[in-house]
Amino acid sequence: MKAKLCIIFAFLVIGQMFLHAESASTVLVDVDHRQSVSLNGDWHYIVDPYSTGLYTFHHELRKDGFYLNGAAEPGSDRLVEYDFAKSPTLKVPGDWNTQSAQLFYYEGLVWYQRYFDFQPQAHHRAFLHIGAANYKAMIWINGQHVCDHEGGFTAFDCEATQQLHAGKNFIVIAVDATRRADGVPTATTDWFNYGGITRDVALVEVTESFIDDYDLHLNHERTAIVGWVHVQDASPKTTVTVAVPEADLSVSSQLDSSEKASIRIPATSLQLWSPEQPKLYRILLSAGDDKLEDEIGFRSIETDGQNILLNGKPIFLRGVSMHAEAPFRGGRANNDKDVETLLRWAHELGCNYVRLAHYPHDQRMTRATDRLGIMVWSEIPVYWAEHFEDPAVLKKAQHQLTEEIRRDRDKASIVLWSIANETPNTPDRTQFLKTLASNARALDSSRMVTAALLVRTEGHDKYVDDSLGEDLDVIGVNEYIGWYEKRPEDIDTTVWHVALNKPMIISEFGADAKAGLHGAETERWTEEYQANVFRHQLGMLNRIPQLRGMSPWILVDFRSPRRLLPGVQDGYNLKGLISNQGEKKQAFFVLQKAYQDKELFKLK
Ligand code: GCB
Repeated sequence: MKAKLCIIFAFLVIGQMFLHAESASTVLVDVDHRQSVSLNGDWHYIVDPYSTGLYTFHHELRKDGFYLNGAAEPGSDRLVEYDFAKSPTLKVPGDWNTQSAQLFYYEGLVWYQRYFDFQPQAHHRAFLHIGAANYKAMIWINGQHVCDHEGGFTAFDCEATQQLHAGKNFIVIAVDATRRADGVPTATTDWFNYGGITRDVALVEVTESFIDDYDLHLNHERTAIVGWVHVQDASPKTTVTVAVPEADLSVSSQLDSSEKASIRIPATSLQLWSPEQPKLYRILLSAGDDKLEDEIGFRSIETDGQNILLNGKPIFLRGVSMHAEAPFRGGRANNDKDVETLLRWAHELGCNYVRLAHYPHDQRMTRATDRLGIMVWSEIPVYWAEHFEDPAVLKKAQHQLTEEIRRDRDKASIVLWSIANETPNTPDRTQFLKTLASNARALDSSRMVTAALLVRTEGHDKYVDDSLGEDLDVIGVNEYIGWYEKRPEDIDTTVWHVALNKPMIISEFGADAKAGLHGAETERWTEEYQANVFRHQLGMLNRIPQLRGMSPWILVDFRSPRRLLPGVQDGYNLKGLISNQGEKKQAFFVLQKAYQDKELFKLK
């Protein structure tokens, strides 16, 4: 009886582990400046479409799941029906879809496993850092559960101090890429569902008490660096120091009872961050035994009536939208070369701004935009028809928003947090997004909040009157006149009615073109058609007084299983200005010329 109870208890405990998708994970801010041991490389994998490694045949959680990393031993009575050592390998980071032809459309559970050597340092703690794993991840080290995570595009860190030992260790990660109606994003999107451990994995060592989070930014008056530093597990009244050696600035402050030290450093002669001069300062933080460095730019960003002010001056955001898809090889963009290629193209176009659609991109991207002076719209994947009435879905969106803002709020390039894309204008949706807008402001009061909205059309009139607009600082609008609706000539006679006295950004417009396909400008799919849509659109947009920016859809063609026209789309959304093989289409040059023309989009 006792044994039976123990087994039931064990099931319950293990069950709890899987049910709490957010268990025991945090985000170590500035993790890329921490000392770490990379776990990138070859991992063994087992494709498990029936979740055999997790459940028994009666769908009870197995207590001898694949996370135990078992193997059939010669002469043993024990039946073991898997063996990582005899299984093939995948590269981490990397989606599985582009690494194995058989897994191209696979969306279920995959087990990853590898060994690694580790020597724990005395008085240190170790966290497992995962840059992103799509969509759900369950993690064990040496057979012990460490954490679970839901959300395919945000970084997370799980403490593994207790589970690690000196010498040889093993780690098992189960990643499930099943699309879910109640997920964020929901099951239907217009991008490819790349599954797996798509970004870097590392073990990060920190001191027993350590700086886990901070927010350091210029105040709106541009007179001081303000914010706070949070130190986890610090002894009371620990002193935190923040220094900017180059500007000869430094301040010390004591932790309060919530382990936060508030920071205020009067600073009136900083060189401000801007696209023209993306100045970053080396920042030194210390608290007890912990020391950390970062590079941070200081600037102010705000709205004033219909204007967006960067460092107090009106600015127009000349942008383009981008997915995190790697040019040339396909798969998720997750290395320096991918980031360099995408941003070089954006720079060639003449952009001072990019919309990172439709989810947070790799941290390399926002580090690079900081260095290059490219302003950023950063977004969570609240996309199309989410289950807005479901509080569990709201929780997932809030969780991703928190992880996104936490990782990136010290990046000067990010000017906008976007909370959604093209959602239906319903009371449930509006309530859901109002909550997210206020969450974003509570997490970061220094930036503007936006969303890409749909507009109401009556004949040639476009009405921007979505009630969510009241809760946004900047109104984002997607429109596809000349592609999904009407003809390119109709763009010229479109009249815009914007209900609110706020800046508006056209967050998407565009048309598909197959690179190298030529014909009349009235012929869909040709480069000429796309270029013609851009010419008409740019003329119309230039006449909207409230327009303060744009990010046409999209820089590069990208995979989408919704795009099925044989011989033309073949699984790709072709609205790129550049093909995924790097061929620039005519529309690229039309937009480039417009961005070079000082008379266009002039701020009055
Ligand atoms: C949209 C979506 C974007 C799609 C695009 C398209 O409005 O926001 O994710 O890929 O249109 O090409 O239809």
